[in-house]
Amino acid sequence: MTTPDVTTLTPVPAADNAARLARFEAHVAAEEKVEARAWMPEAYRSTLIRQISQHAHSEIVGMLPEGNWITRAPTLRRKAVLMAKVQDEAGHGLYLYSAAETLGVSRAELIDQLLAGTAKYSSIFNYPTPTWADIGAIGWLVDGAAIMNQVALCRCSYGPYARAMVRICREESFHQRQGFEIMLTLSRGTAAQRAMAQDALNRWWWPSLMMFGPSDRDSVHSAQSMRWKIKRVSNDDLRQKFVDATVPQAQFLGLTVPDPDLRLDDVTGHHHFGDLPWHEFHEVLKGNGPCNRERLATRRAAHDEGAWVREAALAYSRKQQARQSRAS
Ligand code: BYC
Repeated sequence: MTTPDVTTLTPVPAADNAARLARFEAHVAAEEKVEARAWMPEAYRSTLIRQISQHAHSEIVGMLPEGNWITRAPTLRRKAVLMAKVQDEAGHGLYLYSAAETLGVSRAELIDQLLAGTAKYSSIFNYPTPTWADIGAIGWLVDGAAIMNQVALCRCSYGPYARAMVRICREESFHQRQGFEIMLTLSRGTAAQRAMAQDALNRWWWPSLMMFGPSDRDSVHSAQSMRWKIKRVSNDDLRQKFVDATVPQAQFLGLTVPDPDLRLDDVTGHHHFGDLPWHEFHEVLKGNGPCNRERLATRRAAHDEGAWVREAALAYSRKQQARQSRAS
């Protein structure tokens, strides 16, 4: 059942917390969705607010590296496609902030946390996009990694998040293909274009693998999130699936994955790959990546410059309400 199960999850006497928790756990174990008005443990709610808001921030900050290229896209067709893609990312951010709001937190509060630098967003968006091939690499690798993670999240136990993911995944698959098509055009182009594509792969490969988070051994939230079916597949398993899917694509492009330890294991059928640069991952998370400061400064400026739009929208809404109450 995927509709709100208010009857089984409506409040019972406060003293009966253990029973309430047991009913919640059974509901989740039965693969039934948890809906916004249902009772849920505080830790379930706060984990979802944390993950969904980080995800929403990633979409919004993620507009910046590609947005950089809208004015410099090499053709009108590429410009139109890139504008549509970046606009889609804004839409994803909005669905996700709305999903977070169903858990009792406001979008303004979440955005304040992002701008104050106290909220995380995906490490990947702290890397620069110096060439056009970076736009291809982002679509191919970054959106490709995002889909791998988000397809699993379509089965998340929290209904509003799972449903937002279904729509987002449809759009992400178009994003991934447009990125691959840019890489294909470059890798079939001149020697300089091929070199540009290879250089982008060299710079985006490891950061893309880091998108899946710390190894399962070091992942602090995984055990509980898997039990509550918020996460359905572990960080390492998703990373492996991504490598297995992407290495043949790199081969098709005639590009070399920058990992001397990469090899196909004939026994397991999976690609063995080298250790990730975890030190770099932790530095980026601490705010010391190549573009962390620039990204936050850009978001803060956009927020300040947009203040008049928010004020105008509120004034308009107040005017409409006053008109309606006068008429009634
Ligand atoms: N970057 O215990 P763990 C897109 C944090 S955007 C930064 O494994 P969890 C797109 C983690 O948050 C799509 N932080 O955590 C947009 C936690 O920190 P806190 C982005 C990371 O939550 C525009 C700590 O490390 N996708 O597609 O169980 C243009 C411990 O980790 C990262 C999502 O947001 C990271 N890479 O699992 C183009 C997916 N990894 O909160 C494309 C939704 C870990 O304790 N999120 N951390 O301070 C998830 O699926 C999960 O939150 C994660 C981490 C798999 C990322």
